[in-house]
Amino acid sequence: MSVDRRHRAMGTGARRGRRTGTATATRAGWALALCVLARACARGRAFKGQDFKTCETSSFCARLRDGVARDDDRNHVLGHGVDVRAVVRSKSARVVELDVVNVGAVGEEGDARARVAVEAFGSGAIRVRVDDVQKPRYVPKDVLVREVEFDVSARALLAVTESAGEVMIEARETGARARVRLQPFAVEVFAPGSGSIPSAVFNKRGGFAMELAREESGEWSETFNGHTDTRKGGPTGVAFDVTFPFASDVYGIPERATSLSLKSTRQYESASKGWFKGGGAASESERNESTLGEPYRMYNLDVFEYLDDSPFGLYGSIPMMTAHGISRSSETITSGVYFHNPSEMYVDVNVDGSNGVHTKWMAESGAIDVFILPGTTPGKVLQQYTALTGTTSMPPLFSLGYHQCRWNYRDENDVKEVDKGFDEHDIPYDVLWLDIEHTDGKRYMTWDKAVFPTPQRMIEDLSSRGRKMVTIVDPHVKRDEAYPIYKEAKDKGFYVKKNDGNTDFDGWCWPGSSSYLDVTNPDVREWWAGKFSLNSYEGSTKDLYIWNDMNEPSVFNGPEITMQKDLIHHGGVEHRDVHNAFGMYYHMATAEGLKRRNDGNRPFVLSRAFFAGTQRVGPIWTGDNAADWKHLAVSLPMVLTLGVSGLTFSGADVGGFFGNPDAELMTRWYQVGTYYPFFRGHAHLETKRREPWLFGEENTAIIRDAIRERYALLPYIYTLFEESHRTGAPVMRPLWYEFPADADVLKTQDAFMLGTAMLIRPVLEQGAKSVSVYLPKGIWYEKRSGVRHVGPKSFDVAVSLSDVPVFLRGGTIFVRKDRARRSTTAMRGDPLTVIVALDENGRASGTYYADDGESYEFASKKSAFMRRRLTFSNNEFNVAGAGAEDGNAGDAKSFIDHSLIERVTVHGLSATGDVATCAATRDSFDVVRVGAVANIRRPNLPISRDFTIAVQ
Ligand code: NBV
Repeated sequence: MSVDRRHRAMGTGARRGRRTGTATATRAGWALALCVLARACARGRAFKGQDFKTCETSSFCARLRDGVARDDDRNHVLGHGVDVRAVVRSKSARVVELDVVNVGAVGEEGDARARVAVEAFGSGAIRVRVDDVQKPRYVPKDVLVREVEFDVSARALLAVTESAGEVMIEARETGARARVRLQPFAVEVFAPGSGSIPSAVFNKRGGFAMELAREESGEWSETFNGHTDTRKGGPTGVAFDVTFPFASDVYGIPERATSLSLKSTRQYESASKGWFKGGGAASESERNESTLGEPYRMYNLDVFEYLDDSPFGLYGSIPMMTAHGISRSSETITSGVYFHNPSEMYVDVNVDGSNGVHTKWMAESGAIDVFILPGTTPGKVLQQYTALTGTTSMPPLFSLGYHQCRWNYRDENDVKEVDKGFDEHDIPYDVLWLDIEHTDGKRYMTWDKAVFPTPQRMIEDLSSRGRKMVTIVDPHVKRDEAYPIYKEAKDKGFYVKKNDGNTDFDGWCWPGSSSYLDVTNPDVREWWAGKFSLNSYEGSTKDLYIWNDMNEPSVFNGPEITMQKDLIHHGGVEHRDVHNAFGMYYHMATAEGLKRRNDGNRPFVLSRAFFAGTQRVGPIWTGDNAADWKHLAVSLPMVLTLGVSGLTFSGADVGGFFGNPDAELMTRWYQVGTYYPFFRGHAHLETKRREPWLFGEENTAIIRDAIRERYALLPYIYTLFEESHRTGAPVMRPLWYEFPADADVLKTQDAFMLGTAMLIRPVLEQGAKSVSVYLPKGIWYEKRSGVRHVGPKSFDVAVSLSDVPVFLRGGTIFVRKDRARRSTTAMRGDPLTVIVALDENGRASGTYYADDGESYEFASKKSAFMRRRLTFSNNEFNVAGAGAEDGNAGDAKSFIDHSLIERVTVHGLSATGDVATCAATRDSFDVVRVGAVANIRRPNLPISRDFTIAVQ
C-alpha cells in the first residue's frame, strides 16, 4: 500500500499544527511516518496488491476453498469434503431444529456436531442458521431490523411434514417452501407457487464446512506482512454453497470496481478437489471458461488507488447476492441470498451453463446464518432482503441536490468565494464540504482557528442562502489528554482494546497516535451521539451535517491498513467477528447524534464503510476513484450493484478523486452525476482546483445544464426515494431490473434506468461522436428530439459534448420542476412540469410524492405527505389520489403541496386538436406542438387537486 500521498498530507497537517501550536507528533510517531514514507517512495504510486491478502494467503480461505480436512481434524470439522447428515431434533410452528454430523460419525454426544434452525419470514425469506453447539458463535446485533432480530411473530407460521429422508416446511402466510434433505444435508427453497425446480439450493454441491471450537489449546497464530494474528480460538471458518438452478447471471456482493454481472471466479472443479463436490452435467462447452481465479472478497479496507476493474473488495461489504435467469419457456426467475455475517469472507462464483450458477461462501468466523430470498422478481428479492435489513431511510430533500467538496477548502474566505462562484455562474448547489484540514490537528469536532476563526458565522452565512455545510469526522481519536473527546472516552473505557483485553489499542492515522471508539458497544454509540449536540460541538449549527471517512476502520500501521483481528471489543468479541460491521456502527451513532440534535428530523451522514443495513443509516460513496475514463465507466456498475444490494443512496466522486480531469472528462462526469442518487464533486488535496466554472465557458454551460437537470428532476428523484423507502426498489436501476425477460440486457452496464421512466445512456468514452443504444421492448421517445422508437432496437446516436442520450419510456409519467434556482430550498412551491410518454395504446401512468422534506412525520401521519396518481388515457390527463393510503388525508393537514402544474408535455399524443379543457373548472388551455411533442400550456391547476384535462 502506497501511503506517500497520505503522509505528504500528514506533513501538511503537522506543519499547520506547529504553526498553531496544537499538533505535536511524538518521536515514535515521526519515526513510523518516515519509515512508511520511505517504503512508499521506494514503491511509487499505484494500487499495491502485495499489501493485501488473497485467498491463498488468508489461511481460512486457502483451507476452505479447496482443501479436504486433515484426518486428525475430523473431530473438529464438519463437512469440508465429507458429506454431512442432519437429524431432526424438534419441529414447532416457528422453527425446525436439526443436528448435523459428519456422515460416518455415529451421532453420539462427543461427535462433532452443529445445530441447525430453519425458519421462515413473512416477507418470504427462508433462514438457515447453523451454529456450534459447544461454543455459540457471534451474531451481529442491530444489523437486522428489530422485529426480525427480536420478535418471534416476525417468523412465519410453518406447516411441517416429515417423510423418509426429508422434512418439508411451508410458510403458511407466504407459501414459500423449503425441503430439508437429511443426507447429505441440503436445503432447497421454492418460491410460492413455483413448480418442482427450487429457486436456490443450500449445500447442493457439498461445500458445507464448519470448523468447531476446540478444547485443547494450540499454536494458531498467523503472520502477514510482519503482523501476527494470535487467533487464540483456533480455526473457526465456515463455508457453504448455494446453487441457483435457473440463473445465468448473479449480481451484488459489493463493494468492488468490476462488472455488474459477476464473472466466474473458478471453473468447474472435479470432486477430488472438494469444491462443489459432485453434480453438474454441463458439457465443457457450456461451462464458462474465462474465470478470474481469485474469489470475490468482502473485507472492508481502505484501498489506496484502487483499480478500475478488479474483484478486490473495497471499503464496504454487503454479503447479499441476486441471481437471475430466463427459463426455456421465457419465464424469469430472480432469487437471492443474504449471509448474515460481518467477518472477512470470500465468494466463488461458477456460471455453469444450463446447470445455473453455483456460489461458494467462505467466512473466517461467526455462524452460518443464511437467508434465502426466493423472489421471484427482482423487486420481490429486494423487498424480501429489505424486510430483513431495512429500507433506505428517507433522505432530507437538500441532500439530493448537488454537493461541492474538496480536500480542502482552505479557509473561511475560500468557502465564501466558492459559494459566491455558484451564484455568479448561476449554478445551483446545496452543500459545501470541509475535509480533514479544517480541524485543529485532526481533532475532529474542532476548528483550526487560524483559518476557520468564526465557523458558526460561516455556516449561518451559507444558511442565509438556503445552503448547508458538511464537515468530516473520522473514527480515529487523537491520543491527546488535552483533547476532551479523547480524555472522556478514555476515562470511560470506551476504546477498542488490544488483544490483552485491557489496554487501549493505539493505531496510527491522520492525527498520529490514535484510539478508536468501540462503537459495537451501544453505550459508546449513545455517548458519541451526544457529542453532536450544539453545546458539545463548538461552532456547529443545525445546518451542519457530517461525513464519516476512514471507518473501515483505516489504520495506517495495521495489517492491510486496518485493525488487528485479535483486538477486543465490547463483550470480549474479537475484531475478526465484527470487522465488516464496524464502520456501520460508527455511521449509526453519528446519524443518531444528528437526528437528536435536529429535534428528531432526518440526519445526513455520508459514510465510506458500510454493511448490510447501512441503507437505514445514510448514503455512501465509492471512495478514492481516479480522474480517468475507466473510473467514470466503472462507477455505473458500482452504483448499480449497490442499488440492487439494498443500498441505493450512493454515488462516485464526480471528476475522480486522484488526478486532474480535463474539461471533457469533467463535463461528461457531471452528465453522469446528474443521475447518481448521491451527487458530489470531490478532489484530492494535490489536484488543481476544479469548481464547475473552471473549465472554460462552453464546458461551464454544459456542466450548469447537467446540474440544473438534476434539480429539475428532483420531484421525480424524491418520489423514487420514497418508493425505495417503502419497497426497497433502487432509484438508479440496471436494465435487467426493469426488463428481466430481455436476455440482451442482463449484462448491460453502460446504460441504466432512473426509476421506471427514463433510460440513460451516458457518454463514457473520450472523444465520442456517437454512442450505441439498445432500447428494450416497448415505445421510447428521445428526450432531446421527441423522436419515437419501437424497441427492441439497437442503433447509434450521434452526440456532441452537450448531449446525453436519454429516452422516455412509453407508458410512464413523471414530474419535473423546470425553474432554475440556487438550491433545493429556493425551489419550494415552484410550478411543476408533467412529462407524459404514451405507450402503444395511448396510455401512461406515474406517481408524485411530496412531504416536508425534513421530518419523519410522513411515517406516522397520513396528513403529512401527499401521493398523487397521474394517468393519461383516451387523450385525457387525470390527477387523483388523496385516499387515506395516498396521504394528504385527515382533518389537520400538516402538509399539502399546492404547487401548480404549469405544463403537461405529452409524447405520442394521437389527438390533433390545439385546445384542452378541464370540465371541473371549465377552463381551456392551448396545446402547442413542438415537432412530435404536444404541450398543454399553463393549466395552472394545483397538483393537490383532483382533475381531468381532455385534449380535443
Ligand atoms: O480526508 C481526506 C481523504 C478524503 O478526501 C477522501 O474522500 C477519502 O476517501 N481521505 C479519504 C483520506 C486520504 C486519502 C488519500
